[in-house]
Amino acid sequence: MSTRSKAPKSSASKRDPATSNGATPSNGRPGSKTSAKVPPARINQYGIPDWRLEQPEFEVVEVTSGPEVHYEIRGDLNTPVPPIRDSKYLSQERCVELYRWMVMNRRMEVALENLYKQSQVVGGVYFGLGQEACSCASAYALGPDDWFAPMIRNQGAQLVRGFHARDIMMQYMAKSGSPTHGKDGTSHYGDIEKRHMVSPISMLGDLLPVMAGVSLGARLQGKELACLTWIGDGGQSTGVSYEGINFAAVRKLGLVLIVESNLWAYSTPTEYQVAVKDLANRAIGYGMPGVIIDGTDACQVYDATYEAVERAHRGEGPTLIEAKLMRMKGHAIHDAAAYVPKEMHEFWRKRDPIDRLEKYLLEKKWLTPQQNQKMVAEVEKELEAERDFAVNSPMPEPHTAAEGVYCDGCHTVKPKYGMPQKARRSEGKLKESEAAIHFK
Ligand SMILES: Cc1ncc(C[n+]2csc(CCOP(=O)(O)OP(=O)(O)O)c2C)c(N)n1
Ligand SMILES: [Mg+2]
Repeated sequence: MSTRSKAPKSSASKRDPATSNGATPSNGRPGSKTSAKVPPARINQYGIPDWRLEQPEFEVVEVTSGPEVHYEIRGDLNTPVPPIRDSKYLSQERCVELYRWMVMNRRMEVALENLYKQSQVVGGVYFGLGQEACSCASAYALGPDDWFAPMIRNQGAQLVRGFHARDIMMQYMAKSGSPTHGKDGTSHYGDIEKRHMVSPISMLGDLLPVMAGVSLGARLQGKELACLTWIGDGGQSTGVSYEGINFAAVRKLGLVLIVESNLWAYSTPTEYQVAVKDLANRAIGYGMPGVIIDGTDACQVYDATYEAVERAHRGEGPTLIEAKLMRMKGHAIHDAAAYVPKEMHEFWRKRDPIDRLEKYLLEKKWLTPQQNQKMVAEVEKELEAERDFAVNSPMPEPHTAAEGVYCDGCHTVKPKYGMPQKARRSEGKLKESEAAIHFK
């Protein structure tokens, strides 16, 4: 993509000016079920439903030869790619729209990589290659009022919920018009006003109690909301993850937790991170429902999140969704992932979430090849405009460095939905002296 071409009018540029604020989530929540008949879930040995249409049978083993340690794969890597499992809730139109978000997610990250290589980025860049279904389809299943808290790989979720590619690009470039006005080079920003996004927290696991708290706060103000966040197979081992999930389970809070079981935590394979095979089994210990899905199947991600969101809206508590997939790049741009056995990448490349959904839509004739080409061209054009905008934006003025670091009256802390009144629907009103008093 050229940086010099004049920005064409794109739907993104029509939506909103330069900054992060202003756009609302693009997705509404669908009402009715589709007529899709899905195969019954396989139940694993601990009673956890597994929706996947294939259960890959291989593992990573550590091999030591002299002073060298490397990883090898044991098992069958030649199994056929499974079909997409029809969605119970996605209409044709919405399935095509979801596919578009995934294409946008992928191509925006390609643009980011190019910007990095052109030294336009001030720090590192993080990618969710191979995880676009997990980021986009889950965010797409939220209702307009629900909350989400992305991790670094969930940039697609931000796009779905109303951020622009230029916000993400400018943030990496530390531009003055970026969400943090150049004060952070990665993804530490949120939007509690319109898009209901809590900022990512780098300390792995810390978002979980925060999102449980958002759900509790909303309940105290009379609303049962779904609060979606993601955690890696590595991150879910932290103590604070346990504390956050446990709290949500005990208080039946609307936490929707997607464990991105992407087989690696930096250079540690899952086999050397946890002794359980399915991370969803941990839901049993927390006392909450868990489900295993294929994280490269957008329809499974959507349906599992949709059902978890419904539970949250009914005030029935959290859900743990283990999405099995593969991190197809290194930890960040500086990491070539040389520790990953080659054939593992090859296996998962055949299960690329975008290729799979594209094939599904074409085979179902929900999208013609011409419509597909046109759509991809439109996404490219939109991204080119976003990128031009970001590249041509100014860096912050030096005197702004100390501004906005602490709140200097830029916003007031107040209940979002109303004065706190309820502990739980079934428990009736709290006494004035309990929750409400904090806001007086
Ligand atoms: C509490 C904590 N410990 C360690 C780190 C350093 N760190 C950042 S990402 C990462 C690996 C995370 O792996 P995983 O949770 O599986 O997520 P993935 O990168 O695979 O998406 C580590 C160890 C951190 N940010 N926070
Ligand atoms: Mg991981």
